[in-house]
Amino acid sequence: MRIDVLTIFPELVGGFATHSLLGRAVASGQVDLRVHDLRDATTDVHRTVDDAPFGGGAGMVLRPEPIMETIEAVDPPRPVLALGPGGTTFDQATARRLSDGDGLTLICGRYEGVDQRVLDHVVDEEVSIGDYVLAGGEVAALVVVEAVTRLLPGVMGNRDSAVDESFADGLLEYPQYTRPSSYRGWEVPEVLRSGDHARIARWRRAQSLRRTLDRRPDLVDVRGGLDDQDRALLAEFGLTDPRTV
Ligand code: JCQ
Repeated sequence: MRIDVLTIFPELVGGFATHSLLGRAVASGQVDLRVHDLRDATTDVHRTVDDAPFGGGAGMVLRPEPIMETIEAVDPPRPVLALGPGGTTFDQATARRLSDGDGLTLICGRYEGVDQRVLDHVVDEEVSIGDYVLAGGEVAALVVVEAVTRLLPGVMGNRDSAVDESFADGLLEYPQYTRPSSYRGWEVPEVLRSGDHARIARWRRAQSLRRTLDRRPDLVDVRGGLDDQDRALLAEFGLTDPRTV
């Protein structure tokens, strides 16, 4: 998979890529990560990437020429995504869709934004990683890169594939414990030490359901609410639907 990133902080993006699990995928050639410094496409002595907004107002806007010239010079893979708070929210389904393709390009906005003509003419999708404002799109781009590349076969080991499947199921993860079984008097739930694997699976499922009902009831609604089996599972472990109590 080829991933191109257009940024004014190439060392930030490149540094993350080499110092994370992604680094192995890049070193092995599984991920062809190409980081482009937008300043390399400027022609003035100050390497200016931004300018004041037409119409006035605070802040600066990324100029179209460095972005367009970089795109035309490197012929990057599609889709071209621009990171910013005004985009469609990035989620696991988006990560899966992108990991099924052969590449993507990420444009990291800075300042007050990117000239609209770039968004209109080369960007396929505007993507937000959440409802908050960052100083620039780099951290958001890295979130996308990590979420997408960890789904590539072999990048993080097949260990992680189950984690994606549980998200596909639309529920939050059940709680995890490791040794010691008793720590400061805080006990690991007895069921996890019982060796009864069918009961452990049912307990975990009940915990996932209860957690999702508590923290993300919207996800339960998307699944169409609880069915009789879900209710039976909650009841087996003395849990309840917080919406009916
Ligand atoms: C990404 N959620 C928040 C900040 C303007 C495209 O223009 C801009 C981009 C940014 C950086 O991205 C974010 C963001 N997802 O703030 C301002």
